[in-house]
Amino acid sequence: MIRESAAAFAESELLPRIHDAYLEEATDPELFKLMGQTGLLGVTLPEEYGAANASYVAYGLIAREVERIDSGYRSMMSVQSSLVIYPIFAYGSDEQKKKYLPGLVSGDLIGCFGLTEPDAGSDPGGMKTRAEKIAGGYRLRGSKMWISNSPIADVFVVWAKSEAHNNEIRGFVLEKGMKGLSAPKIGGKLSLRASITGEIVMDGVEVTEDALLPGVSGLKGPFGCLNRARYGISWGVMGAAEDCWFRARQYGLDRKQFGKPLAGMQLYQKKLADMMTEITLGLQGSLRVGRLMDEHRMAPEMVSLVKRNNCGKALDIARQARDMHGGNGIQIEYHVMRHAQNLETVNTYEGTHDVHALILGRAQTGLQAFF
Ligand code: TGC
Ligand code: FAD
Repeated sequence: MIRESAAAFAESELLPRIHDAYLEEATDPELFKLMGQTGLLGVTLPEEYGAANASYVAYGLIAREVERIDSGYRSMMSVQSSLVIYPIFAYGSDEQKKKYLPGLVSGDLIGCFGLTEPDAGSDPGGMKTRAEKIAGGYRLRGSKMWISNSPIADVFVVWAKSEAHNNEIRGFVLEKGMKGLSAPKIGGKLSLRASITGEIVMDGVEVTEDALLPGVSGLKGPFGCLNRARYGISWGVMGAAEDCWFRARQYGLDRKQFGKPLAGMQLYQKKLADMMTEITLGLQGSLRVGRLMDEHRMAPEMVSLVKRNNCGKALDIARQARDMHGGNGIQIEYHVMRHAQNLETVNTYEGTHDVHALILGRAQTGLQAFF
């Protein structure tokens, strides 16, 4: 039922908007409210916050249906659910939960997650953002880069090294309009154009003690959120890949060359067979990890495995589908090139393809090869 309602929402609300949103690089903030009304935000949270109290498998199914339309729309949803709602729920005080969670779950508030910096991407431990202790609170200085939703966000979950906590990384919840806080848009993206991306500039933002997320310290704070978002991505990219597969199949049935449908050619069928195989195996892998997550038996390396594999396979499938559409494949009407362009980003964010290889290599050998 959850999958069907997400699919119906995606078909009726997202599909009709995507062409213009992508071409115009425009993000409609109203979409958060529509997603909230449909129950797609923070779906794993308890009912007291207005959420569905659903499973991580359900969360994955939603990501798959939303990303079947566009990775940018799934990005908007998964940042809100896994990177903003989750840390406030898991690490926040009772007051923070009461203040932010109902609005974030309903989509009346838009959230963003600031970890990456201009000089700290794959290595977030190298962040320069600092929280200095002042009377009654903290003063934050630094800048975050490549932050989904930030130019339209009301709530900013940011990670900074806190002087008062032995320079440990701590989470802070900032609000739009705070003095010294700005979030300029990053323009000119050739990928993920329907999802707005920006910076977060903190020029001496002063917050009171109650902006600190009290429940976690160190990199395991942001990584705890990333485990969930990366898992959702592993489902989402399979939705984008399925859309490419179905479109390539239909195109091959409709288009005739050399006197017969392209889908009747052996090479064309081999490509469809490879797509079907990788998507089927990818979805089974994500389903298994989701069930283990629901049983509290997930290890982070499992998430690296499915995030890395499914992103790489989806990107290959989208590129193949683009090729199978011939010249038409570069047109927005045929969808496949938009998916391929988006998947370039998805293969990079939340840990690049190679960073996840190094996580898996470390797990097998006990030797880290990051530096
Ligand atoms: P390392 O020494 O490995 O770990 C430091 C501490 O963190 C703990 N930890 C984890 N905890 C929970 N889950 C995980 N997956 C964890 N991974 C590590 C670890 O146990 C340790 O804890 P403690 O208590 O011992 O201190 O850290 P490192 O600095 O060596 O990191 C290595 C590396 C490369 C694996 C890591 O930095 C990494 O994953 N880099 C990729 C960065 C990344 O994914 N950034 C994502 C930014 S957010 C984003 O892209 C959102 S896009 C959203 C969208 O639009 O959809
Ligand atoms: P780098 O870390 O500089 O990597 C460049 C290349 O070097 C990659 O190929 C990488 O695999 C390779 N590399 C890096 N380290 C190693 C190593 N040790 N060994 C071998 N190869 C290595 N971040 C957020 O915090 N919040 C967001 O909401 C968010 N949204 C994003 C939205 C978009 C559209 C994009 C593009 C990015 C977003 N990000 C966000 C940032 C994203 O997580 C980073 O781009 C990503 O983690 C990679 O960091 P980087 O871009 O600095 O690349």
